[in-house]
Amino acid sequence: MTDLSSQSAARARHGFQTEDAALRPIAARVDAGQRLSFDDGVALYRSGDILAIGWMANAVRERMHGDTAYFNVNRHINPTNVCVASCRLCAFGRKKGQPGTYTMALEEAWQTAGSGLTEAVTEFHIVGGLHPDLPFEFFMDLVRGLKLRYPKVHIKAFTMVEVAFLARIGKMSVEQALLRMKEAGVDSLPGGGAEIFADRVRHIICDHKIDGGEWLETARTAHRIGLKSNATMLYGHVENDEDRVDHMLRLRALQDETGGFQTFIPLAFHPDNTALAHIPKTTGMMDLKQIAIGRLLLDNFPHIKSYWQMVSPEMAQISLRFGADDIDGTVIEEKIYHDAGATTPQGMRRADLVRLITQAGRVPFERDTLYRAVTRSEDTFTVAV
Ligand code: V47
Repeated sequence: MTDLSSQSAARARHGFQTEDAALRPIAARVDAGQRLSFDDGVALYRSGDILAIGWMANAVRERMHGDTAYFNVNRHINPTNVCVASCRLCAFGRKKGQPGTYTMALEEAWQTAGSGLTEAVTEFHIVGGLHPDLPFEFFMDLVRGLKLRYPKVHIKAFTMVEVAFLARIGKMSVEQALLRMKEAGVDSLPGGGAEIFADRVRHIICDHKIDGGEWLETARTAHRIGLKSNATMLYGHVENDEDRVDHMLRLRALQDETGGFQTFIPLAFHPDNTALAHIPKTTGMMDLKQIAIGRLLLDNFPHIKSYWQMVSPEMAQISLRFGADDIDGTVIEEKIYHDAGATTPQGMRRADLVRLITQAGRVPFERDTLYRAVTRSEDTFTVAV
């Protein structure tokens, strides 16, 4: 490990090399710690020099985190797949009454949550469909029941899309809904539902969801009342380079204002079983570029996550040298991408994550959802506060 770390330092001293003239001024700005522009973002996407782009992103990542690579021990809970939205990008949601729908009873959800506790999970990641009939209070009971049974586990629940929908169902403002969620035990929000903010793209992939402006406004409100959140970007469908850069710069502008985002997570589109099944899967080049360009453009985001479920454990591992500092967690029982054809395992053991990180020459750091150190003994854990 020390050898690899000193190799990184040596590479940094030798400086940056590229045959792509468009990258040289960008490298100079990265080196000086200056913010990149919209045009810089587009130029990065248009370049084929993945090693040069990765070199820059890695330099920024090492400046911010040294050799540390974060992971957590988490469990996913998807309370229902009934959804009114019919997004073309999604293979998980089903209309009420269609075959294959499910909705967990509260007791079932609380029990499911406990069934992965063999490695003492520190986080429940809860997202699901927009169910037309479940009342606002169902979700508050779900969260309260989890807190009662698993008081040490951080609850990261409800995307901005679900928050806006639940506010409507509960006939209250987004701020009131978020305050009620916080009171019930929601500790932070996941980054889903952001997709691509540009209207042209949203109309094709997720026509019935809140628009980009509403997603950002919901995040702004969450941050204002003290809830941290993540932010995602779904790439590899009908968007173009400009759409991706626009998406990230809108996130960067909001982060300047609130400081409430923790992690940026690019999500590779999985087309199988969706209404966009004709679109080819993303390639390794795109997955690595996406991580690296995310790190370079989002200079005010503390963390960039390469979600192993989405891009494969192997690609997530390599991403740790292309700008990512986090590979997410054990993710017990992933459903959303598996319905869309993901072939990754539905969960990984803690020891496997540690091995992936160590063999990338990085130092594994088990974090809680707020990036505090977690120490373990047997089947329990302590969070450094
Ligand atoms: O918003 C849905 C995406 C997201 C597909 O915050 C799809 O730590 C690819 O947001 N192919 C939900 N993607 C998951 C999510 C997430 C995941 C991991 C960590 C965190 C975090 C958040 O999944 C949705 C949508 O963008 N999605 N269908 C699909 N066919």
